[in-house]
Amino acid sequence: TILIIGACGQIGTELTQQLREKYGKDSVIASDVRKGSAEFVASGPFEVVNALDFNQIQLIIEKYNISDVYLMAALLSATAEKNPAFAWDLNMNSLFHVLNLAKEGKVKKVFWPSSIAVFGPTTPKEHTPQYTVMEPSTVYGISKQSGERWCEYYHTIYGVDVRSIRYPGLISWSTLPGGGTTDYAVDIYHKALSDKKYECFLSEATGLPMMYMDDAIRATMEIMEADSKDVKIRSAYNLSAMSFTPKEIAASIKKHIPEFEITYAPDFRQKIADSWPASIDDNYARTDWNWKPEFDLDAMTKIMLENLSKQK
Ligand code: VAH
Repeated sequence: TILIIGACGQIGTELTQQLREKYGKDSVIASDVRKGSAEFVASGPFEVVNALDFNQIQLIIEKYNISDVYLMAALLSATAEKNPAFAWDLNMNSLFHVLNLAKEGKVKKVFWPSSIAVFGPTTPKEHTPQYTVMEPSTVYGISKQSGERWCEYYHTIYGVDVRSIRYPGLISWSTLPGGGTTDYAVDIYHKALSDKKYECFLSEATGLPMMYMDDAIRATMEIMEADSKDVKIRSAYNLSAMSFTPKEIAASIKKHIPEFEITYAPDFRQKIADSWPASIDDNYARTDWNWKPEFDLDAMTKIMLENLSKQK
């Protein structure tokens, strides 16, 4: 049985749904620090779990005989800059709880999300390699880099089967933007439909690595289903699908909404974005467990606008 901690978050919401489609809804226990929407809670087994409460997590693992844990609870980059101490506490101690339960043999397999935020201003910006200088300058990035070190340590020293991916910016229509610097690329679609204009908090030429959520969920399931011996990297894998700038995503939207206008008003998040790579080399994921992206910018724009229009 699978437990998702942080099931109401941006990735957690879709991950819960797609894992349930694959394994059956009663094989996937969703949990979050607060109850999600009524229909989410009604869609399958749900438990209120605080990712910082070791005993709560242990109880749920024993109650449902959990074998795999996906730990998706964290504060994202922009929010973490406003709450450094809590962000470090939540992002790190939740990981230690799950890694320790796995070390004690109470959990068989762990998935933990890393991010391109582990790279910093001194990292090569284009086609950032798997192995390179990593001096993250954000609270979130520091927590992800440290988390990667601990995942690799628990695998090497205690044999814990933990697997991780450095997600690029993720774009989806099923949840609202949640404190990520890359979330301008989610908000822009909502605003294009509601206002036909968007004031972007990043400058027009800010290129960032991005991915449509369905690709990210498929990658997550593929790395977790891969044979353990094929998952050679136990810190976290670089993963890539596309890179684009606010100007390019606006042009993609204009193909559907010709009167759409974008303006630019960079704020504190510009500095965060400038510290990250513009594009990522994910050759190890492609070699080790056959990763291949399926969605490009125009395919994503079409799906985003179609699904968001239905929601309005
Ligand atoms: C954020 N969406 O913006 C997350 C992600 C690479 C970006 O880590 O914080």
